[in-house]
Amino acid sequence: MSTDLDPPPASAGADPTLLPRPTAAVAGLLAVAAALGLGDLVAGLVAAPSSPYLAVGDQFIRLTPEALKEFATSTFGVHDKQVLLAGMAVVIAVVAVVAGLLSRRTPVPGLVVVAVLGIAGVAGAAASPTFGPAYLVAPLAALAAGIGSFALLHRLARAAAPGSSHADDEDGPEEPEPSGTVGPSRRLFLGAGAVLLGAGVTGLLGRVLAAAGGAEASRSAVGALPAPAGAPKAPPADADFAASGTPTWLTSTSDFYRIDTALQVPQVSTADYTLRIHGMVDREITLDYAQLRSRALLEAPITMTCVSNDIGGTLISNAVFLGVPLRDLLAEAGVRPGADQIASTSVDGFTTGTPVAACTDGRNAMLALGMNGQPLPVEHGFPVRMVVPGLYGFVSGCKWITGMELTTYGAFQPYWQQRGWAARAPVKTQSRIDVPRGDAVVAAGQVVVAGTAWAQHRGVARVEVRADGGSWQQAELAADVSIDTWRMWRTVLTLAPGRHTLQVRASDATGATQPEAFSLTIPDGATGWHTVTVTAR
Ligand SMILES: Nc1nc2c(c(=O)[nH]1)N[C@H]1C(S)=C(S)[C@@H](COP(=O)(O)O)O[C@H]1N2
Ligand SMILES: [Mo]
Repeated sequence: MSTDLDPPPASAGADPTLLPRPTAAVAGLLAVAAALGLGDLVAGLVAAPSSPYLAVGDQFIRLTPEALKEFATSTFGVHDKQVLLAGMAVVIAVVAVVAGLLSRRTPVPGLVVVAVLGIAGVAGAAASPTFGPAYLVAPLAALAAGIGSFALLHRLARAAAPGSSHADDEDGPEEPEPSGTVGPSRRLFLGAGAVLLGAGVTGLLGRVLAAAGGAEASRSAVGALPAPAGAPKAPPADADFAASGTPTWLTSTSDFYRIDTALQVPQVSTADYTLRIHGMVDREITLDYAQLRSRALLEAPITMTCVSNDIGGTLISNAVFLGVPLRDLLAEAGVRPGADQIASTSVDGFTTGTPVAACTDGRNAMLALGMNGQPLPVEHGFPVRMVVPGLYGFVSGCKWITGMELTTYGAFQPYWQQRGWAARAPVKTQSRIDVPRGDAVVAAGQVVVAGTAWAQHRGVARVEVRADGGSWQQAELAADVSIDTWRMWRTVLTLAPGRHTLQVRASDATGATQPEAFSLTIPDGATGWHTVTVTAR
């Protein structure tokens, strides 16, 4: 038997000592699939966040140069993780096929490639900032599964190869097998099927286990969180112009943007949770979840923004957070003179650095337990995260927070600051046109222009809009709920038929107007006026 892919025969017929290319390639793919499947199952069984596949992705995130990461978030936004995982899947599949094709004669080259892939998984797990020995179990099992299934499939394929003395004639009618034995081709087919089924079943079981053993069960058990001191205010009905196309003032939890470095969302149960406040303090404090939730709580709407939000971008959302005021905890611990930075650590090793002053100056800085009336969602930091109005998330929003060390800016550099981002990063005054969308075609005449503006902890005082570089026209502002939340605006412009450039700028309550000059998101947030081009007909 020969395939179209075989090299031109030197003499007559294909080289009978080589496996057919498709068989060799499929053996490589199946072996790697088996490795990944078993890896996920074992990761689920040992409840360590060490799916070898995701561990490699996590290391990739940690090691990628800043420019590439910037490109990924600005190009793919909140989908950057899916893009990374899909890219990894393609690379791994190509390597697996190559492993198979290298092994048409002997299994050794393919085994070496499969082993290298497996070792990459082990290395990924070993390099985790929260590494423990349990992390190695899944990648080592995956390594063994990859090597074992590749060796097995290769042996079966050799036996079934046309040059083999055992090969049966696939073109002719099935010869009757002596009872109790199975022909080599049939054996290869059964072996490949078993490996494929095994990969699928173990991978699926691994997912089920990961979901069941996760923090979602603990979150459901939290029940209703205590009411905050003081009557919680319902969000006012006139805080947005949603009918005109602005976002709703309150972002639903499912629409709230999500940004973090975690491919494997940290799974923390309230039973395991402790928070330690230490470093430059008079009294070190350790609190568990029950102690945190039984303290006096505060509830406040806060608009969070990511420093990676581009001009006109959507990495901004507004929710009502419920939590323990940081000023109370810090007063209890007693901040020593000279401490100016709080170094917060997440269970996954991520760190943030927050100015002490922003947590003690009276603003609603908190360790949040709740969001929009529910316990914090797992992907937003369950059971506890920090939220500080007026600061970008990377210097204030530590999710899955377990430690707060009082320190100095000189003594500690957090995760993003090690990668070139600013140490101090108050949110810059910004505004965005939501309606009409860029490149929209609108009816000429009276055109509704609407959007949002933010200047957290200073408050938005004025929003102005203009067309084609003409004079600025002041927009109508929605209800002023809090200086810590965004503010929706709308106005009507008169547009003649043709192309038009629309621009917006906001001023905060200190009187400062957002600058026109464009700057990148790195190191401390983008500047520039959001500009959209529309056509009036
Ligand atoms: N543990 C952890 N916390 C984190 C991050 C992270 O990568 N890991 N990212 C920060 C950044 S950059 C932002 S903008 C906010 C986003 O919070 P959200 O995902 O709840 O919107 O979380 C912050 N807290
Ligand atoms: Mo961010």
